[in-house]
Amino acid sequence: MTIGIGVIGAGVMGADHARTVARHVGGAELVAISDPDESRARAISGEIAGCRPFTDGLELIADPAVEAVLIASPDHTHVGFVLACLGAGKHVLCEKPLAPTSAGCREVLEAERALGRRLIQVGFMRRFDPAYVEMRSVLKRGELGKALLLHCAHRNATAPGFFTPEMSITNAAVHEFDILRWLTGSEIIAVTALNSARKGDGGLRDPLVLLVEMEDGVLADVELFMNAAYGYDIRTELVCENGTVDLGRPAPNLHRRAGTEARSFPSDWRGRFGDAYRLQLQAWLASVRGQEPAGADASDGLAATRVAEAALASLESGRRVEIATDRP
Ligand code: ISE
Repeated sequence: MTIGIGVIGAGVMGADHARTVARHVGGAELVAISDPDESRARAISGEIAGCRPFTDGLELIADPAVEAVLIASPDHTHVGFVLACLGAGKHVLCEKPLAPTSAGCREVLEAERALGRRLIQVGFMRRFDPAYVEMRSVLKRGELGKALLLHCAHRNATAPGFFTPEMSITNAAVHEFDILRWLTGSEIIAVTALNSARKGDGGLRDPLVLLVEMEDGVLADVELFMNAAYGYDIRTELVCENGTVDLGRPAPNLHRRAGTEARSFPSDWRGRFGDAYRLQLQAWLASVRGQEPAGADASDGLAATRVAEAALASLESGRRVEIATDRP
């Protein structure tokens, strides 16, 4: 059974997801793409036979050929589109963050609960990255003992042009919050944000360091550097009682030239997490077909955004901010 997929948003991620659905995922057909900028929607639909362009995401959701929806539009539009998918009874894979505010996340979580069916998956694709999957299974097997610390770095070559000062937390750091929760199985109970001296374009405080405390006593330091210049670089070292695990990278070749040896970095997340995005889509389609859902759900989306709000509050006050651990 082939599932008709509609993608909302034809920017960097929407275009990438649309091509992955059309070319690299079995059992799915890209039937529609929408973007308020018609030329962007047409550019993708022109590449893919059978895909129709829309300018209105709500019309795409209502279209009978669209059986499941992937949302990759700007963060502040997610809530409205997710609610419309729930209203139409359609499965939805929403890019992270589920919403930039916890109020928005709560609204969709409550709407899904009222419906009594799980229809929402949140695009925390790192959960499908083979290197993170291996790190988690080593921890679960217990051979390294208990987790004690995590050292994380999240570096973009350049901040995406649409980034506001808050987005290094609400859009980028949410990946770290989700992966810390997913790796350790523990909730985040407090966060302290430290500013570096530098202020980037548009008031972006960059780089930042977050100190994250988890319910089981694990501590994590997270560097967020949105204009790291040299490339896209995601690092995680898990420190346990009997050893450590350092996150690998998809093996780029080693080049030797003019007396040097070098490996390259991808310019952004599409290169680093290409496999994770594809595996995430495959798992999502399996859940649309009725299999047990494998990815992050709406409550995970809410949990990450709650920590983001606490980190923003800490950045403002310069103080440690606690997060209640009650699962909503
Ligand atoms: C971007 O939106 C992403 O989703 C990437 O995974 C993340 O690493 C990057 O920092 C974000 O800007």
